[in-house]
Amino acid sequence: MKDYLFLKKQDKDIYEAVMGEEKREAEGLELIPSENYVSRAVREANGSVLTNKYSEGYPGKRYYGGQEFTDEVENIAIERAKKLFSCKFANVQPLSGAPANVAMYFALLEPGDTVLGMDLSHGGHLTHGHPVTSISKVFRFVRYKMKDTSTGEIDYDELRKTAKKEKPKMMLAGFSAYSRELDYKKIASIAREVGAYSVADMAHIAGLIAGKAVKNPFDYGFDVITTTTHKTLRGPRGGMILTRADKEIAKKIDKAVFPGLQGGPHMNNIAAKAVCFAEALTPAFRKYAKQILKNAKAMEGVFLKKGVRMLGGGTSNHLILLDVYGSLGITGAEAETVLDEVGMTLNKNVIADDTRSPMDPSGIRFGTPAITTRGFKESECKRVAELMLLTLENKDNAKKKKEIHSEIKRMCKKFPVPDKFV
Ligand code: DSN
Repeated sequence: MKDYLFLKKQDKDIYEAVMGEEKREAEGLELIPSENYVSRAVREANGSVLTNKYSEGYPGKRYYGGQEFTDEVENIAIERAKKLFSCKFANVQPLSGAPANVAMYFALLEPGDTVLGMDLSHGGHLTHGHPVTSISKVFRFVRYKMKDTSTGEIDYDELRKTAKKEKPKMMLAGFSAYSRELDYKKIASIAREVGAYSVADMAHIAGLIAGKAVKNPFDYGFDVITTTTHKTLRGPRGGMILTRADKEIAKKIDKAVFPGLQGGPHMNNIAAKAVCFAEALTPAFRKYAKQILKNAKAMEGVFLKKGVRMLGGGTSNHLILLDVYGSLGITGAEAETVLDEVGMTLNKNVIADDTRSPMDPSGIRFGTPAITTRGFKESECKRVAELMLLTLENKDNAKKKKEIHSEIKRMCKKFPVPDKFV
C-alpha cells in the first residue's frame, strides 16, 4: 500500500497487523454502533507532524514556544465545533469521551456531590457513575431507568420526584445503548427546578445532532454537552466539551481539562477533529445523518416482523439492542461470535436489568453509522438484518454460514469503504 512505505520497510510486524485490520474493515460489515470509517483527509491530519508538538495551555496562552500553527489549528477546530453544535464555547482537547466526562465532573462538582444519570443496563455509560469506575468513589451517582422497556420511555414524573429527593448538582442525559430520544426539555426543566447543571453526553449521537437528524440538547437549554468525535460524527478518536452560553462554566471546564486532568493536547488529533467538523458542516453530511436513521428503521422492520424483542421496542436513532437470549435462546456472546464468523461485527451487550453477566449477557447491540458511510441504503440494511437472523438460526450449519459469508463479502465489494465524503 502506497500509504505505508516507511512502515512496511521498518516494522513488518506492525505493518502486517495494520494491513490485516485494513482488510478486515474492507471485507466485513462494521455494525458496532460506536464505530465508523474516517476520510483520508482526517487520517492524514491525524498522522501529521503535529504529533511532534507539545502545546500545554490554550491558543495564545501556551507554556512552550513554537505555537503559531498549533494555535491556528486549535482555533479553527473550536470555531467549527461552535458552529456545528450552535454553542458559544468549545474545548477540543479531551483525549476521548471518558476523560471528557471526568474533566466535566471535576469542573462543575465538588467531591461528594450527587449526579443523577441513566443506569448502565438501561442504556447509560460506565462513566455515568458505574461502581467499577474511579469517579464513583468521588461523586455520588444516583440512577434512573426506563419506565417501560417495550417503549424505552423514561418516567419523567418519577425523575422529578427523585431529583427533588436526592438534590443532584447535575442531571445527566446521555447513553451508549439506548435507542430512543430523550425529552431534553423535561430534563432541563427538572434540572433548573432543583438547581442542577444539565449535561448531555451525546457521544453516540453527535453526528446525528450535527446533521440535524435528531434534537440538539442545547436547543432545550442544556448547559453542557460532552462527546467523542469518532462515532456518528465520523472523526478521529477523541473527545470534546461544549458549553452553550455560560462563560464561567466554560472557564471551569478549560481549567479542569488542562491543567486539571490532562497534559499536552494531542494536536494531530485536534487537527483531524477540525477536518471532520468541516466535513460535518456540509449538506452531504446532513444527508448521511438522515440516512443512518432511515437505515436503522429498515433493520427495525425486519425484527418487528419476526417478533424478535428490541429493547425500547425499536429505534429512533442509529442503534438497536436485541434481546437474543430472550427471543432466540442464544446468548449475546454466542451471537457476537457466530456473526463475526460470517463477517458481521457487532457487540454483546447487557439489556435492562439483565440477569446474565456482562461477559455473556442477553443482548447484542448494533447500528448503521459505518454501513451507511459505505453507501448502504434501506434495501441493503434490510438484507443485513435478514442475514443476521439467518445466521443465528443456522449457527451450527457450516454450509449455510459459508453462503452467508460469501453474500456479505459480495456486498462489501459492491460498497467499498470510501476515501472522501466532500
Ligand atoms: N465504547 C463506546 C461504545 O461502544 O459505546 C462507549 O464508550
